[in-house]
Amino acid sequence: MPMSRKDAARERYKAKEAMKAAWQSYKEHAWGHDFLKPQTLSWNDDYGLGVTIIDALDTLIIMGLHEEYKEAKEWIEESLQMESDVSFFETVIRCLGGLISAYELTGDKILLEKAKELGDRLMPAFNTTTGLPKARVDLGSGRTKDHHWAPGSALLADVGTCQMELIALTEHTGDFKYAQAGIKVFDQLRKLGPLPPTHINIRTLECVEAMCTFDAFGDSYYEYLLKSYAYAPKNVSSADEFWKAIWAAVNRIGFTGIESGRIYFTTATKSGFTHNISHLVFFLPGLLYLAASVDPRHQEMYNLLANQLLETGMMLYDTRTGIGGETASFTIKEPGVYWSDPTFKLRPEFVESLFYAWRFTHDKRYRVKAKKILDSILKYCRINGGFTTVEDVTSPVVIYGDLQDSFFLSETLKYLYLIFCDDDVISLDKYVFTTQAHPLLKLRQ
Ligand code: DMJ
Repeated sequence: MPMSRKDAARERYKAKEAMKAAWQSYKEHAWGHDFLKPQTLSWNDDYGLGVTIIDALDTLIIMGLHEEYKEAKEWIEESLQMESDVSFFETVIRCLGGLISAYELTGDKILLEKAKELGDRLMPAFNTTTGLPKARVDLGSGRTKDHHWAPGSALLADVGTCQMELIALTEHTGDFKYAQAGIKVFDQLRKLGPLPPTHINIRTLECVEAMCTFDAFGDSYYEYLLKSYAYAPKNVSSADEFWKAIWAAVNRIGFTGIESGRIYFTTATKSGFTHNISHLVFFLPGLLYLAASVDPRHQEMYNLLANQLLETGMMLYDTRTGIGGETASFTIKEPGVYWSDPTFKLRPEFVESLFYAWRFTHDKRYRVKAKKILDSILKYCRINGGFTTVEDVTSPVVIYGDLQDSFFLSETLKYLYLIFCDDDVISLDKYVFTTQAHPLLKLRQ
């Protein structure tokens, strides 16, 4: 039986109420800071940009939370300072993307002004011999540096996940320098073949560490290879490039667990393959459903892979709490999965894939699973001070962590809401979601 309209409306309401509660708690205990720490009723200021406010903007708009949006906009107009030392990648995906998307949805000029200011302050990152952006930028002085834990290296996901936001900024300001910088990065990465290494020498483009993965350090580069094409089909990346990457990965790192029959991608390193998959990689089935619609030539293969990878995710989310952990290790000798890190960090990737699976197949199983996850989050992650991480998804005893990350508001709750909406609410015919779930209107073909 398909889910009735009334049932879908009830789930939407639950997701919206969760958003209101997460926002209210942040407002009460961490207003103007980056993230709420809901156990200790304190905050975390990794970026010094009030990240939760900016990252949550378009979710507030989409859910019709007008008062909350108004107070967020006022804070941005009056109190947002851009002086701190930040991660280029995180600032682009959470803040630049958040501001531009909210501007597109509302037409509020102040958001575009702030996006332009932020974009300008991030641009010094591109002053490198290869044009690959530096990992960190001091927004006040323009000084740049590497991650202290990866000196001299550009990380594939860090540098390959800014193209949509920069092209959007060019589109709205008419200044080509932003798009040009993003496109140059892809031009450089193209020289490294279909599966570039995750650690690249930022001066010479040589491989620093021969790691190949859809998991951390690689993930959203592949996402933007496809989405940049879906968003702005000219000059950035191509459907063929994405297909070549997927096909090479199927051959080089694809794996079927012999006993479990489950399909997943391994991570290839110099010393062999690791059979760990982290929550981050659950974005891939959703991306492959999108690929099937963007490039019908390979539809059958993309859909097949997407279905099977999603089934692996379904199995991993079949825990005592109904939510998945941070890192699973597939054991080769014995069937089954071992959670090497059983924490649930409120991450979005699995519900993101369920959202795409629902929109493209309308198989009711995906809504049923999303409802179960929403219920689990409400049951296990809700505390007095907001929503928080859970230390062990396999344990009947709930031990709470202490972080309400902004991606919970910008991504997890948004996808959990949209999966219960009609398809014309942020239609995939018109919008492409950035890696941080900020919808951007597709550019004219
Ligand atoms: C998000 O910030 C983005 O989706 C990013 O690309 C990787 N994953 C985190 C949330 O888990």
